[in-house]
Amino acid sequence: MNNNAFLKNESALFDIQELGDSRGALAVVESMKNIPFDVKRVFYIYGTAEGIRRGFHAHHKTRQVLISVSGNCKVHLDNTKRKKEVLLDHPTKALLLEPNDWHEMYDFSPDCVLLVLASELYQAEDYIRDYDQFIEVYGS
Ligand code: T46
Repeated sequence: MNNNAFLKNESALFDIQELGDSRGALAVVESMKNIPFDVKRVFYIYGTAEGIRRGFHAHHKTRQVLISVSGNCKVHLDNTKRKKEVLLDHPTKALLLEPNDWHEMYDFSPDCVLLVLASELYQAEDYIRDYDQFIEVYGS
């Protein structure tokens, strides 16, 4: 793995290499190669209704990589020290989220399929869904 963005322990946009030829494009994600963790879980968000905002949480442990493999959406990020908005609009554009990134996804295009690779199996207890608790855990 050779991506300085992964070493900072904070959210990072990075590119997935496109392996295209005359038949079309192909992109590969591999644990501990271009994804900086062992992928234990994969899920995807699709068919999101217009105007819907999802997420509204951070995690205790889970790291994630988000890729919009079809269509586009935006992600609002807040790690208590800085806030930013990220546009995911191509299958080769990936967003690494660290556990302390409060995130909200919005402005989904009707064809958006948001692929999420996660470092942990699903555990409801890993979620911080209350913003005040998020500030208590990760602030200062
Ligand atoms: C995240 C963003 C990007 C499960 O049972 N197993 C799972 O692995 C997941 C991801 C969800 N669920 C259940 C829990 C809820 O009853 O599916 C329902 C919807 O999940 P949630 O409301 O958490 O969905 P989002 O879109 O707000 O957040 C999801 C992920 O949960 C979260 O980890 O970071 O996508």
